[in-house]
Amino acid sequence: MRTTLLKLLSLLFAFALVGAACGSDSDNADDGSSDDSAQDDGSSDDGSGDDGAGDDGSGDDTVDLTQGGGTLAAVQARGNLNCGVSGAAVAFSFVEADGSVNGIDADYCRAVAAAVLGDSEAVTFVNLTAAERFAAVQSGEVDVLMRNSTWTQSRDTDVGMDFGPTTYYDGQQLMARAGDGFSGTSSVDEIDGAIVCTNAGTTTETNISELAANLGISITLNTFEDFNQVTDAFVSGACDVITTDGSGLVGRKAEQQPDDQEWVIFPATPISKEPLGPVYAQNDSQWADVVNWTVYATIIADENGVGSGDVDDALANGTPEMQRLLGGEGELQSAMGLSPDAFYNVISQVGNYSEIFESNLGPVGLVREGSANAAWTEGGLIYAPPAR
Ligand SMILES: N[C@@H](CCC(=O)N[C@@H](CS)C(=O)NCC(=O)O)C(=O)O
Repeated sequence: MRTTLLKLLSLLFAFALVGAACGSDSDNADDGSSDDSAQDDGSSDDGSGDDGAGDDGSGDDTVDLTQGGGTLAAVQARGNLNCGVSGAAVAFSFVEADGSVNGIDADYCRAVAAAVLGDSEAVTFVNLTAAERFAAVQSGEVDVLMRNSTWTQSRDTDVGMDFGPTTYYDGQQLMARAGDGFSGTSSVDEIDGAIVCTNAGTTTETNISELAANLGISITLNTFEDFNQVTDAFVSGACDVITTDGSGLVGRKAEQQPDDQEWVIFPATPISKEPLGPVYAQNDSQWADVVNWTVYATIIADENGVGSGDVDDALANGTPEMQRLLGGEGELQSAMGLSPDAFYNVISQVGNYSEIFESNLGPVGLVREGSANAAWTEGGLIYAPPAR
């Protein structure tokens, strides 16, 4: 009883902290930011965005996250996938004027829905800020999170979450105005004395704080609840430098650079590793298999040169691996509780890895060739275990 009470109290405390982080914008109606000296706060936040979640995030009479299980059956019974996204991340998950959600993360939500429910449109997108996202996984508000989320040791080993295969290998960079003397070859120590802005609850905050301390430079780090506020502050001149995953900077530059400004992204080599991919509640092995193999199916189809228009031909005449993957002889999808044609639906309705990458990231200028996101056969890191 006493244990139950303690767990309940610490759960309330955890949500109060997350709520405070998310509420910081309205508390500070002037600019939506919280100001910190980077040299003071470098160690105050682990960037996991799940402050206060040291408790297992569960009450005894709710879902026991240490036991896990049941997400596949729950999604099948509901007939809909609750997928956590940003909604404001250009090319990853962005809510368009007509309400549709576009981006690589949004497409991986659709891929999981296609695998589990046979319908890539059976998705409820849940927009989450960086600071909100992990509590939404831990509480079961979302079945899976596809939100530019970096796989880190602390996030993975904190109670409540597991990470799936990386869908985009990213790295943190900075963006500043050419008119302020910056260029693509600028180095990080050139931001000494600058006001640097980013969004709260991210690896971004801690990476830049640690690096500034290591370089012995002084920056003022202003954090905002979401990246729209960060970019707005940059456009208005309230921030000298903004920083986040390089892909995010490329997307924002493509969409929002004003005609009278030139934005430059640096340093050429990112300051961190940001492997982005799916996140789900821990200890649900069946659900982990479903999400992981959905991602792998898109990669294997790509390796076999099978795109959305080729599935029928590949099912009839493709390699034995492709025939198994698409539900033909020797199929393996039933073993994880899916229908044999689960990945046929994924590839035909959403596409293979290249199709998903090119349609979402191509328009903002991100390319696979020569990057970590190239196929392993081309010197990249995109690789899937065999479907056998
Ligand atoms: N990958 C980092 C950063 C994630 C992040 O929040 N990225 C920004 C820039 S791409 C973003 O998603 N912004 C959209 C938003 O704030 O909703 C992390 O996992 O902490």
